[in-house]
Amino acid sequence: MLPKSKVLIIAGSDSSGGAGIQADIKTVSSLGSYAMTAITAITSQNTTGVKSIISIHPKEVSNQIEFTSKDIEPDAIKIGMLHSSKVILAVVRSLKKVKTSKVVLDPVMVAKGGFKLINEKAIHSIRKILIKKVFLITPNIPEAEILSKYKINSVEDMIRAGKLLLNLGAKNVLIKGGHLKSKKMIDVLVNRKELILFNHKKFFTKNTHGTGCTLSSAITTYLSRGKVLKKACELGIKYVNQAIGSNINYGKGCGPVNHLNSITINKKFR
Ligand code: PXL
Repeated sequence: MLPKSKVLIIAGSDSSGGAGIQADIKTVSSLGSYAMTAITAITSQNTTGVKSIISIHPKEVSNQIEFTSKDIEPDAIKIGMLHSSKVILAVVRSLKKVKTSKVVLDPVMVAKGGFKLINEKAIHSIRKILIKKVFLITPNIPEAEILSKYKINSVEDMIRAGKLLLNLGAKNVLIKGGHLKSKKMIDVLVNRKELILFNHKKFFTKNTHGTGCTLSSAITTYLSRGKVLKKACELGIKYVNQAIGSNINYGKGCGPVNHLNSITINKKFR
C-alpha cells in the first residue's frame, strides 16, 4: 500500500518503545500513514520507570520541524512531550511556518510511575499560549485538573473541566476517562457547539504504558486523512482499545500496548 497521508510528530523519545515518539511512529505507520518526527527530549526508561531525561535545544527542535516540513508537507501534526517553556515557544513559532491547521496536542506531564516529564513554567506556557494554537487537546484526568485548576471526580466534572479549557482558548477538548474510579470507561469531547461522550470497554491491566501517546497519534492520523473530529476520535479510541486488549505483557512493570494490532502482513513477506 501507499501511505494515505503524512503526519509530523513533535515529541520525546521513549527508549522502551511503548510511549513517546516510538509509540507515535508505530501508530501512524500501523494505521497506514507516513510519519515524520521532531524530537524534543530523550528519555532513558523501561517498563519499571524513567532513569533520566535530556532535552534537545529549542533551536534544534525548530530546525527539525521547519526543515522537514518545507520539503514534505505534513497533513496534520501531533505534539506530545514538550519538556520546557523554551521548547514550547520554539514550537509555537515554527508551527506558524507550517501550513496545516490540524494540530493535536497531548499535554504530556507525568510518566506512569510519577516521573515528571515537564516543568511548572512549561505548564504555564501550555495554559497561556499553546492551548490556543492547536485544533484539539487530549488531556487525561490529572492533566485536565492541572490545566483547568478544577478537581475531577465524575463525568460531570470532566465536562466542566473541558468547558474551563474552552474558556482558556482551546477549540476542542477530549478528556480521557481512564483515571476515573468507575466501572465504565467514558471519554468526553467538548467544543463550543457539541458535547459527545464516548463509551467503551474498560480493561483492568497494568499494561497501559503509552496509551495517551497512541490515542493522540491515532486521532491525528485520521484527521490527516480528512476524517471529521468526532469520527477521528471514535476510530482512534477503537484502535487504542484493541491495542490494550491485545495484551502483549512485555517487561516487569507497566508494559506497552500492542500498536501492531491493526496490521496483517502480506503473504509474500511471511
Ligand atoms: O505517556 C507519556 C509519555 C510521553 N512521551 C514520552 C514518555 C511518556 C511516558 O513515559 O516517556 C517520551
